[in-house]
Amino acid sequence: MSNRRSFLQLALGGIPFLTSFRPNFVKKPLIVSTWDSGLAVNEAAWKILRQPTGKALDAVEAAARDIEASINCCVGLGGNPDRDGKVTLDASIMDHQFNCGSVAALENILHPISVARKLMETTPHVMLVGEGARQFALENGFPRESDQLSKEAQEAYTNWLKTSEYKPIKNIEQQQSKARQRTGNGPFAPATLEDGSFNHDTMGSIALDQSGNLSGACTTSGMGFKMRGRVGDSPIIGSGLYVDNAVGAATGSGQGEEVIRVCGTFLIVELMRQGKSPKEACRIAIERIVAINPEKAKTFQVGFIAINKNGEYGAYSLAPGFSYAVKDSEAAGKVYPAESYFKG
Ligand code: SD4
Repeated sequence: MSNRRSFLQLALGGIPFLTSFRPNFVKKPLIVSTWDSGLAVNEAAWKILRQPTGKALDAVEAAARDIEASINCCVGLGGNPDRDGKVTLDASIMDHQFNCGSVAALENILHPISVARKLMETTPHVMLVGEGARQFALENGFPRESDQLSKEAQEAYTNWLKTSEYKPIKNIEQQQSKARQRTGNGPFAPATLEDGSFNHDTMGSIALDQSGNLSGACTTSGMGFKMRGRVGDSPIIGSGLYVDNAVGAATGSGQGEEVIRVCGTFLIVELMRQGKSPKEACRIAIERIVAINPEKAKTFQVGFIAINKNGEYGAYSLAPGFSYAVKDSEAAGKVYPAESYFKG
C-alpha cells in the first residue's frame, strides 16, 4: 500500500524509470490507524480532517478519544487491568512542531490522550506518570472515574488469576525467571490472551491534514496483567509514536519492551528521511527487532504503521495478524492486513 502509485505514474503506465520520481502531488488528508478497530476511529477523525482547516492534531486526539470511550481489551478504562487488578493507562500525542505530551500508568481517567495534550499545551513538560499524572488530570477538570473493572475485564482478570496462580508475593520479581521457565509466562504479562489472540490492541493513529501538517496519537491500557507500574512503548516518544513534520510519522502496537529497545518509531521516521517508503521503513525496523534475538522474536507481536509527507502509507509486522485502517479523500475507510516477517 505504501507503494501506491501516483496519479502521474498511473497515467504513464508505471514506466519503470519514473518509479522513483516523486511528483509534487500530495495525497491529503489522510489518517491511518492500527488494527481493524482503526476503521471506526478514523471515521471520528475524518469529521475534522475533511474540513479545509481541520488540524491533524485534533483529528488524532478525536480518534484516540473515540476508542478510549469504548469497552475493549486494550485501550481505556474498560481494558484489562494489571496483575493487581488496576487499569493503568498510557498515552502520547505529538504535533507538527515537535510538541509532545504523554502520560503513563494513569488511573481513573477516561481520556488519557487529552491529559497528554493538556500537558503538552500548558506545561513545559513532556511526560507525567502515575499519581502525578492523575493529580494533574484532576486539577485540570478531568473527572475521576471509579475503580470498577468492566465486566469483560473482570472476567478476564478472574480467569487470569486462576491460570497464573498469581498471589502477591514479596520479591516476586526475583523469582520471575524461574516462574517463566515453569509456565511460559509466569507472572509477566502474557504475550497472548486466553483465546490465543495477542495481548494488545493499542490504538495508534497518524494523520496528514489539508494544510500538509502531520500529527500522531497513541493510547493503550498496555499489556493486560502486567506488573504494577510497568510502562510500555506507547507513551514513550520515539518508541510508540514519533512525528517529524518534514518527513513523516509512525506509531505501532505490540510488545512494548521490544519496541523501546530499538526506538521503533523514531527509527522508522529516520529511515523515511533516508528515502525509504513507509512500508520499507516499517519492515527494516521489524528486521532490527528480529536481529536482536530471532528465536525470541517468534514469541511476540509488533506491528508498525507509517505515513510520509507525500501521503504515502505502509505497515509491517513481525507475526501475521496485524492490520491497519486507512481513510483518505479517495475512498471509504479500508482495513488492510499488514505483511509480516514470519509467515505463519
Ligand atoms: C504496550 N504496546 O503497552 C503496548 C501494548 C499494546 O494494546 O499494543 N497494547 O506494550
